[in-house]
Amino acid sequence: MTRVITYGTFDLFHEGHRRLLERARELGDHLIVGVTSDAYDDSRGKLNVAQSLVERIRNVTASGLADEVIVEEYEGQKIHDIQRYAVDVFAIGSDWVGKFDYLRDYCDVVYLDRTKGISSTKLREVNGGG
Ligand code: C2G
Repeated sequence: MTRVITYGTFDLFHEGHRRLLERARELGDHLIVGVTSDAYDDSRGKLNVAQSLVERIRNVTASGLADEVIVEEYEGQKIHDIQRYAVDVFAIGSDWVGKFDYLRDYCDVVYLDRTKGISSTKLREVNGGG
C-alpha cells in the first residue's frame, strides 16, 4: 500500500484545495492530510487565517478526499510524521517547489501544479475579512 501525505492550512476550503487533494490521492492508496494548528500558523507568520482549526478540519473531512486527518503543530513535524505513518510520498503544491527537497531523504517528494486564479487570500478579500 502506498501512503501519501500532504499538509496545509486549508482556510475557506476551495477548488484549489480540492484539486490538490484529488491529485495527491491519486499518487497512492491512502491519503493523510495534515492541517496546521492556529499556533503553528502564527509561528510561521500566517496571521490572517479566517477559520478555526476545527472548522478547517471539518471542511477537509467533508471533502471526502482524506483517509486520515492529523494536526501539524510544530516545525520539523513532517519528518516525524513520515516516519511514524510509514509514508511513501509527500505531495504539496508547486508554490513550494524546492522547499521540501530535504524530505527526499525519507520518501518521494512530488510538487503538484497549483490551481490558478483562486486562493484563501482572495476569498478573505471577497468576504471582507481584511
Ligand atoms: N493550493 C493549490 N492551488 C491553490 C491554492 C492552494 O494547489 N490555488 C495548494 C497549496 O499549494 C498547498 C495546499 O493547497 O499544497 C494547501 O494550501 P494552503 O492552505 O495555503 O497551505 P500552505 O500554507 O501551502 O501549507 O505545513 C504547511 C504546508 O507546508 C503548507
